[in-house]
Amino acid sequence: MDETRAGHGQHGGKVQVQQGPAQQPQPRQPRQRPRPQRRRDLWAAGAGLVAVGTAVLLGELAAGLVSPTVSPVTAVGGAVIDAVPPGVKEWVISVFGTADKVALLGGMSLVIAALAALSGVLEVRRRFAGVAVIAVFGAVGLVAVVSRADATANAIAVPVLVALVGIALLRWLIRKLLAWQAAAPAAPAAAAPDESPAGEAALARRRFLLALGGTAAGAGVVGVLASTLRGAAAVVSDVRSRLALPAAAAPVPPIPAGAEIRLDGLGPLVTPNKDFYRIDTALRVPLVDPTTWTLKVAGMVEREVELDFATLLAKPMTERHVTIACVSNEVGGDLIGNARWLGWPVRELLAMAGPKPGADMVLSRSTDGFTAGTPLEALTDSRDALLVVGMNGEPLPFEHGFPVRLIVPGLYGYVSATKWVTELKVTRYSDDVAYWTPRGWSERGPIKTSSRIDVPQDGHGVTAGIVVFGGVAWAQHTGIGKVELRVNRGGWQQAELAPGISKDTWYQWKLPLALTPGQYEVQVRATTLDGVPQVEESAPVAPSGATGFHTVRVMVNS
Ligand SMILES: Nc1nc2c(c(=O)[nH]1)N[C@H]1C(S)=C(S)[C@@H](COP(=O)(O)O)O[C@H]1N2
Ligand SMILES: [Mo]
Repeated sequence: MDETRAGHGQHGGKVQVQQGPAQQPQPRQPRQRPRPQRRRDLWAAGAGLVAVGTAVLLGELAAGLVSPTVSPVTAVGGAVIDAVPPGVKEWVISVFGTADKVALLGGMSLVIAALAALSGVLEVRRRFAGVAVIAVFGAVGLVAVVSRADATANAIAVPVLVALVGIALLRWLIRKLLAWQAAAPAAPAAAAPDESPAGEAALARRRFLLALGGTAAGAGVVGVLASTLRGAAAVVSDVRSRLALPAAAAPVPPIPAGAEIRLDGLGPLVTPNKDFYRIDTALRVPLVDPTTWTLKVAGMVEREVELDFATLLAKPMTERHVTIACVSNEVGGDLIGNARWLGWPVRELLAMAGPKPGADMVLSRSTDGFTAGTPLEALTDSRDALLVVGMNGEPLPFEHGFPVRLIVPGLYGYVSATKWVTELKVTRYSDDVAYWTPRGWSERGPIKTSSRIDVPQDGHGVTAGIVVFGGVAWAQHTGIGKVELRVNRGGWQQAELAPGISKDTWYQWKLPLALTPGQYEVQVRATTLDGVPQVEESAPVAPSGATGFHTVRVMVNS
């Protein structure tokens, strides 16, 4: 309708418009002024809606790509739920019943829409006023996402992206709107009696409408993609949350008394899932539906075997604490974690397939194309390499390989711990190459014996007197025999070593040292149960894992 009127204005209306101010300058101007102003504000509100709406939808899409569980909108919603006083919460539930979540999302959409429209109106009136609204809006999203338990670095980037895209789109649309307004003959300044302004105005108008419409259409596409992705994530998320893990066939070996040393700054013996380090090559966390998941065993085998999830869950499960580490973990680094893994021994599955003589490697493949090459022996010996379904009593988190991953005690993750695993190819090292091998990492990756000082932290100050040092040490599959510290390169002093849960986990240790004021350099060294000390010489992480003693500098104050 509006479009048609505009079309006429372009051709014949020009004269009329110019006529107005010329014929009745006094009575018409005061009435006409607020109208274009109001109309401009309406268009600006539309620009705000389209800019912010596009940004929010793009944020939902980006979040859906990096993590199946984190969405800025639901994070803000969650924060709202957490912040609302109990009385209000009960009132909302009593009014909306089970539709309370829908009501919340609906309410949030209204608030977002109102703020978006406001940002447009403010921006058209005063440069950066609307930008400021969006910036505050982004900051609220950022705080909400950061405060969520499952927030990751990628997820934290999303609200920032939303704010930046929203601001950029708003500025762009408002600039186009202002260009139209400036060229519009209705504006007194542009009403000069030459021919060009009306044509120019029509052109500027069309530019603005095209930008607005084009962006809105783009937002529509993004919205459809985001909701498709969300829908798929919600389905798999739902399957995961309703999954009942089987109990282990034999109880998990108990944690020995005293294995966990309680010391401020020393992390827990068993790493919570949300704090567990995470390494993957995939840009987005794969979303694998367990109801369609299968694992194929192929290659040099007597018979190919295919396993589905229900069959796997029905197998007698083993549960073990195992400390896994990344080959990229620097000396003293935190790319290491200890969890309780529930799974079926891989050797049972391989036995069903029957590896042929001459095979020495299993190439495990993930849905995302990642592959790891594991010595066949490590998967068939008694070390309990597992096809894991549970982590610390929960189904595997999406980020850690849901529904099924491999965990092999004693080997770095890149040669063993394939997440979202779907294929095991029995093969030879001479015939197949895993993902990281041609990228500068060694073919085999046994974890190197190492140790870490967690307290006091490097560079921190402490008070003179008894200073308690504490940390962890690991030599998976061999076990730690002793841990020693030395101060300023003096003699090694043996630390108190807590019992490990098993040889495949890290051990905690502590050592109280009497220190007078001054600057100290303290180093740690672990020795295996077999009496082999960790390597002193520093080596970088590539190609096969870092070596050297973790060294901290501590300032002891009086
Ligand atoms: N599919 C897949 N599996 C993978 C990886 C990967 O990039 N993709 N990274 C590996 C590496 S290098 C390590 S150290 C461990 C990390 O496991 P986590 O992310 O559960 O801590 O997973 C391994 N499994
Ligand atoms: Mo790794």
